[in-house]
Amino acid sequence: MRTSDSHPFRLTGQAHSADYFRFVERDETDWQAWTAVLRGEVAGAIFRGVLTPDVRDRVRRNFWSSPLLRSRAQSSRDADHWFGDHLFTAPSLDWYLDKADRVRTALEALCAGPGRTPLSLLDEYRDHLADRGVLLRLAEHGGRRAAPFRLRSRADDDALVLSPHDDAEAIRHARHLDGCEVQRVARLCNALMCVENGSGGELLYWNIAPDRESRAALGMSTDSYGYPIESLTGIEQLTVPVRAGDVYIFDTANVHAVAPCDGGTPRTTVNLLMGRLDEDTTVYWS
Ligand SMILES: O=C(O)CCC(=O)C(=O)O
Repeated sequence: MRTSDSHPFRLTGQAHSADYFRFVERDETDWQAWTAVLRGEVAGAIFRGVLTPDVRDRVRRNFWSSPLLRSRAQSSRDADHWFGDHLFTAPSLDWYLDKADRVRTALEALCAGPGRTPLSLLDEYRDHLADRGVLLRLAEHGGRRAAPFRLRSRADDDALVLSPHDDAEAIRHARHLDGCEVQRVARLCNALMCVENGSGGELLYWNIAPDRESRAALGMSTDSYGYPIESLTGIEQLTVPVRAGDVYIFDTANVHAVAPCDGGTPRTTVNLLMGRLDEDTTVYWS
């Protein structure tokens, strides 16, 4: 790695125009803006306060009281507490699909009920796309379906909740996902719904999709988790506040991280990935 104290190594790669590199912000859902992110027309979109306090409380209570809640003392890419699995960090595709079959019903129940819920918002977007002749469905492999989302929670900490990373290249080249349709989506996006958060926990988003050379120089051949913060010095960066109730989506090809949560309240989100397979089909998975 080319680095010294006075000249730290800087990531290089694709930077985007001001027209693209921004978040659309709305006080309501705007499914056209959501689609614009999936089409690569704008980097992100955030809809404020979509999950109402009663829905958030219910999902939060279901999450914290679930017998399927898992936790880990030492967490890295994942979480302190979580429910549901991450396809990218799963040991194998079969392992993930087995788990998805086992927890899908419980995951859906945790996020269902009256009001606009994580589950019903996906149905709203499904209807929005269906009116335009596009199918929104769970990603599949060998006739088996992915899980729709997972929940993840991080508690108070001085450290970044998530270190700088990008996901699109990593997923496209993950060996355990060879042949899976998620590797063929055009623009891989992270979609999140925030169930609870104190102060802090902002999404940090840099205007760079790193090239292979600078990824490799930092030893990131497959997973890119943990770009040193100094490697992003001087690169344009957005800080997007994330509050309880917000629903947002962004292009995962650009480096992003999550700032420390400093409010004493955990930062709990519903997380999924979404992308357009072609003009007629959009898929999502956890
Ligand atoms: O929690 C967030 O706001 C971002 C999540 C993220 O970066 C990821 O899951 O890769």
